[in-house]
Amino acid sequence: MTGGVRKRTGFSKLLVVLLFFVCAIVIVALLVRGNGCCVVVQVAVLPRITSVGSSWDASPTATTQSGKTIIPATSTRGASSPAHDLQEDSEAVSASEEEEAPAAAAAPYAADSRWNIQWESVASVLSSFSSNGTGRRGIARVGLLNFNSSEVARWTSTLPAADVRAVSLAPAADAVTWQALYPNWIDEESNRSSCPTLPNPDAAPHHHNFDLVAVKLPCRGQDWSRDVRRLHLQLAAAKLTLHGSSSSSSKAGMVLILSESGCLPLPNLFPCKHLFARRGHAFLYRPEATYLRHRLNLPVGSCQLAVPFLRPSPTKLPSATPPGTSRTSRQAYATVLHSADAYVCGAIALAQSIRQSGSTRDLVALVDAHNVGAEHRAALAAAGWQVRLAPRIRNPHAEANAYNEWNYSKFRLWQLTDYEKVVFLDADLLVLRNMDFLFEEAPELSATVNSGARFNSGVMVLEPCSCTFDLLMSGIHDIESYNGGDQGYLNEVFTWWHRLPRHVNFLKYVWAEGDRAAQARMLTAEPAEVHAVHYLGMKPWLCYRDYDCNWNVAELRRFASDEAHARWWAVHDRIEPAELRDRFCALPTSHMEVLEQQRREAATVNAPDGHWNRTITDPRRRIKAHYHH
Ligand SMILES: *[C@@H]1O[C@H](CO)[C@@H](O)[C@H](O)[C@H]1NC(C)=O
Ligand SMILES: *[C@@H]1O[C@H](CO)[C@@H](O)[C@H](O)[C@H]1NC(C)=O
Ligand SMILES: *[C@@H]1O[C@H](CO)[C@@H](O)[C@H](O)[C@H]1NC(C)=O
Ligand SMILES: *[C@@H]1O[C@H](CO)[C@@H](O)[C@H](O)[C@H]1NC(C)=O
Ligand SMILES: CC(=O)N[C@H]1CO[C@H](CO)[C@@H](O)[C@@H]1O
Repeated sequence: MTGGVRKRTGFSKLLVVLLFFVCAIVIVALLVRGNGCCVVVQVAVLPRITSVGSSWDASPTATTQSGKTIIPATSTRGASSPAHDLQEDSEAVSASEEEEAPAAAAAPYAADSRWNIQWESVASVLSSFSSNGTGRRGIARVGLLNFNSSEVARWTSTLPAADVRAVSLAPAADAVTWQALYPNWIDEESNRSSCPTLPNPDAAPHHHNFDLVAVKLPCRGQDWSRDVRRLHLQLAAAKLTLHGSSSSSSKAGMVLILSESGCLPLPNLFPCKHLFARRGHAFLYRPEATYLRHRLNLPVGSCQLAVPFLRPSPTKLPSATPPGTSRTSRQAYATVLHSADAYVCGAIALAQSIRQSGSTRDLVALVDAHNVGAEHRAALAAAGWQVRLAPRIRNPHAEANAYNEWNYSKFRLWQLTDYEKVVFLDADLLVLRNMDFLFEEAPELSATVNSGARFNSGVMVLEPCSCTFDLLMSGIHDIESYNGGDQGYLNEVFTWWHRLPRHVNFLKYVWAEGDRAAQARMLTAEPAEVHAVHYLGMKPWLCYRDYDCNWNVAELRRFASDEAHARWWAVHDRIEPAELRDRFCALPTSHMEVLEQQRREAATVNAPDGHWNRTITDPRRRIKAHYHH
């Protein structure tokens, strides 16, 4: 078999050329058909079928710079068929080789990964690779991560023609816990924060990629998705497939991930759009090198910001850049309205604030038609949103009419597959400073911290893909959300998220009274020193414009900010067409009664902030509202 490969005849050269054309046609067909996302990438590149031994280091043991040895290839290159090999219990690893490279280095987390590989699944998934025109011979170099010696031997006999190497990887230090990667707090403003490091795999000093990197992952306990060892192995596998490829190369080797059922690979390192085939617990990926490279350059956890702290505001407004130019036409801001008309005014102001920040990106509002009426949808469109109808999604764990019953509707963002990247914004946000840089710099899933290891789902950078949507939907009965909402759910799926500065989702919330002055300064600066404010508590359009009505309720006072309130009303006053603000931001009579009642209560207790004593000048007090309740 090997000899045949080595001595390429004229005939086989012809065959290669023919195969190349067939593949080229397949690629073109895929490009024409694909929407760029959810095409399961088929074999688009012919793996090398040149000699196995020539350029690959011929010496039995390669020593890397760090002096660690790599278990050399131990293939018993025989005539036996692959199917036969898989039945065999091979003992190909000799004792001497095991001494040279301790199993602990080749399988750093073997003790945590004690589960039996179903070799039939491995064979099957590899044959899906070979049956699509490449042949198993195409897998010339194989790198193995975290397989013990008997498993390595099994691999060697499974792929007798290949150069199979167990790559050594030092385990992460004990101090590198998930909490160290996702700490409770970091000082975002200083550049001193750093992330703990994870050792790199000891790749051989060659100039060639592995055609296939296989990795066996641990899958232990309830918290398997927040396991540093699991993360480390997947990052190491990604690095290995890129090893030796030039930084401009878009090619990467295949990655085979073995993980017990229920424990999926990281969906934003090995996304389902790169999944080539899956059999049982064997996931075969064909990653894009540029995709992996970008992710590997990010900080490992939320212990460091994924993008710099605060951006200068653009000096020019949109007229300078025509909308819809090639790349930016595949990027959009999006919001979701699933339950009521009450957020329509907020969404109108949000759209206008994005435009006022100088962005020309598409604005997409996903709206449930049964709960947001035609008149309101028309208003959203007039405000700048492209309205798309999206049936809301029920959280099966929520009680009827509960606060969180329909929050899973956000998953539909992943169905916006005509966009490569979406910046999602809750409808109760207001953009004060351009944040278009998120489209270029922040990958899925980037967000601001909520607390500790979890992100806030009010602002999210995501990459739509219908297979990701399917993935989210497939878990809705099983995955538990810590807060019953989409935020808790998404935090279980995207445990490996990237930290955005809190300025892009600045929570209107006072943790300590002493912070008020600093917040006020940031919000009144011109331009504001925050990119977007998230209006927690009573919404500004449900208050009088004179002051933030959260002041009047003791439990809501921590959400009160006159400066944030004034910012919102400044955008409101510029809403075009003006008719929108009069009709859709009016105060419902019933709500006005609530506000008056709260004022009286604050007066009764003589609340020290004194807001209750201000003279209300808001003209909305006299205008009949158009809300439909
Ligand atoms: C390798 O791991 C498998 C599965 O956990 C186990 O059955 C086997 O005994 C291990 N082999 C060695 C040499 O430790
Ligand atoms: C952090 O680093 C960036 C770029 O390296 C620099 O522009 C910024 O001023 C630094 N900030 C602080 C607080 O040192
Ligand atoms: C669910 O959505 C509603 C309305 O959009 C929001 O007020 C609430 O905070 C959300 N709840 C959770 C738990 O995410
Ligand atoms: C309320 O406002 C009036 C005038 O606007 C002022 O005379 C009065 O002292 C204020 N009361 C309190 C308790 O601040
Ligand atoms: C994994 C994969 O893409 N397999 C494909 C190989 O080719 C056959 C027929 O062309 C497809 O049906 C498989 O899905």
